[in-house]
Amino acid sequence: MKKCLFSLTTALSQRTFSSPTTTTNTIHRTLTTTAAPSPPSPLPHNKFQLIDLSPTELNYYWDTQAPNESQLAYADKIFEPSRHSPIKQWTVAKFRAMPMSSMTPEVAFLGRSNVGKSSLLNNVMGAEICYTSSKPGRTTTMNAFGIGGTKGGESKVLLLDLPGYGKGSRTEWGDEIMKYLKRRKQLRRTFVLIDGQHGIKRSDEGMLELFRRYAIPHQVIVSKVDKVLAKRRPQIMSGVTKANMLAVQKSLEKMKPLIQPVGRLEGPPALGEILTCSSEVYRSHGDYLGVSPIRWAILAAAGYDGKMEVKVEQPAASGPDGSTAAAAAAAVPAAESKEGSRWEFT
Ligand SMILES: Nc1nc2c(ncn2[C@@H]2O[C@H](COP(=O)(O)OP(=O)(O)OP(=O)(O)O)[C@@H](O)[C@H]2O)c(=O)[nH]1
Ligand SMILES: [Mg+2]
Repeated sequence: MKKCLFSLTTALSQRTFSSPTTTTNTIHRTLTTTAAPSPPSPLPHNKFQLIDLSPTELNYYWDTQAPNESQLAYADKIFEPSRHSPIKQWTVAKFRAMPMSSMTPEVAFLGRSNVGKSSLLNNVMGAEICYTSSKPGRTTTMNAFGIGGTKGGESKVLLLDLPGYGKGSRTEWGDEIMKYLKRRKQLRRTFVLIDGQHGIKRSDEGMLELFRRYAIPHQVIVSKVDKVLAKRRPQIMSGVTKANMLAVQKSLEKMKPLIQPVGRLEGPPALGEILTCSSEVYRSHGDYLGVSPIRWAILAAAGYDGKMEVKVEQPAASGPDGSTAAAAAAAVPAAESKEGSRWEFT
């Protein structure tokens, strides 16, 4: 199971990109040597306009490279709404009800209930197509939306809006989602949303551990970054200060050891790239903060970034006691029996 699920696309792309540097160095470098064509122009009161920020300013790339302007433009073009995109492809409550024949690559969005999954997807797809609510537990089924379709042509990628875990969630949703995450061959990467205001909670840590244990390719996105940037939204709309940006960078730096824990042997960790977003703050009309780099990450996960996709087995990492990641996965029934309760953790 674990072996067939593990797509080395993610692991390979982690390896082929630049090697990790120390966190502090990376943070400083991202702020001083960004790939932006022109430096952000300070506004009065030392503020920087949102539209001028490059992807490296509010995201953290240490195993990967930030997309350049033309890659972002390409991603935006693919996601441009049309008559054939986005299209709701299917909604199911049970894993066994999912269409099995489709070969279209899939990416899934998961996170605690109310973290902002459906809102982000609406902004990514440029359409109010997912249900959103201030009440946790609003998304109750697994919903697939096709992107990049053309007349007579299939979608390029399916985006899955999943129910959340934690408050307002249900054990049976968790059971079906875990089946999907573990068994679905079309799944290329799961984006795990973490609330920027609250950081990584115990339930998130448990979920990240499961991702590693089952070798499910995953990446963290920090949602509601507006709440990290400033106390009030209007303050951000008029621009952000260097201190605001450093606050975000620091919060991302703190997450790195939690998503790529050193010395843990359960399985492959999250991609070495953390993206941030806000579904409340836009750079220009309809262009919400963080959305273009997320679009690019989705396309990269689905294999549309020009890199070849390879599926190989996960290499077994042996631990000091002779245990391996494969053995850890084989021993999962015990962990699995706890998933129901873990799903309900808040
Ligand atoms: N400040 C702020 N609020 C947000 C943001 N994204 C979503 N929200 C709000 O958070 C609440 C939950 O949003 P949803 O998108 O429905 O969250 P969800 O993760 O899909 O929730 P479930 O489907 O219940 O698991 C709504 O009231 C949104 O308006 C954001 O970036 N910033
Ligand atoms: Mg939702």
